[in-house]
Amino acid sequence: MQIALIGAYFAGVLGNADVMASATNGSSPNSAASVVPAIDSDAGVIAQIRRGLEAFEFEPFFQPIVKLADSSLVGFEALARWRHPQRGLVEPADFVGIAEASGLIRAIDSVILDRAWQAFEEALEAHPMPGPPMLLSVNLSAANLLDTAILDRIEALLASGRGRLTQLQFEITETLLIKDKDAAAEILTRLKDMGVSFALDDFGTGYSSLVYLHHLPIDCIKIDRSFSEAILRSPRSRAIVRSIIGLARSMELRAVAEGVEEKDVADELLALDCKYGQGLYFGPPAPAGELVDCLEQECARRASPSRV
Ligand SMILES: [Ca+2]
Repeated sequence: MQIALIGAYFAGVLGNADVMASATNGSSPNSAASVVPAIDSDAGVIAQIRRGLEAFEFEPFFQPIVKLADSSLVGFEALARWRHPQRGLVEPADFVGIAEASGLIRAIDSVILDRAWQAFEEALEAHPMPGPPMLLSVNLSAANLLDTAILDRIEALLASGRGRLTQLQFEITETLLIKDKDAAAEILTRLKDMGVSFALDDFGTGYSSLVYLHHLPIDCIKIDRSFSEAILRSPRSRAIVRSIIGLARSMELRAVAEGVEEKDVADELLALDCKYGQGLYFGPPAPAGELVDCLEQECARRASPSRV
């Protein structure tokens, strides 16, 4: 991804964020401000986020996604981190809410997408992988997905000549998408035509999860961590997980369990025929500098499959 292109888009996103933050009538389906409370009291945080964006302080960390049957690496989820000069490494829970309310989430998403894609491509070029291609899964807000500018950005990625867009997946969560489901379906379909795939994030926690599956061209379900965490002690959670996995199988979707933190949970998910998992048991989110190490380990594992 060319830096000039990133800069031009970034400037546009910041401009749009100003417009979105000042919107008050809620009439636009594309306006994040139409569905969130007032943000006046958070002006200081917003200024900090804006400063942090300009100072290039937002960066992607990468968490492995693995095949449960043999712990082989199938890809990474790119997770936003804010490397704040005073507060250190700040996690999304501490800034995403306010970033969504102010519209700045679009700029953060864009930076994470650009930096993650660049790091992912560089790591794969430095360390070509035999076997199945790696997937990069990136969280994208509804505000970005509902803006047709995303199509131009993905086309620019394609035009950069290095694109392996079949390896790019967007994770979506927000109910805002379903408010304008026809527009969302059209954009997602056009992106799918370019090779991009889509995952429903935090599946099971949103009231409209099934509506998404009904209307949108989804490829993957990410089972919310609250179900994985409870699977060993709650028969009800286990039943829910089993049902989600069955739903995914019948719709020919991938199912990825989030929040896998111990071996017994991974084993139980596998027994329920869940194919993929993600969580601390398989690896914490790590900075881009560790991507190559991760790929090297996977190469060694593939060269010697008995070493799991
Ligand atoms: Ca996610």
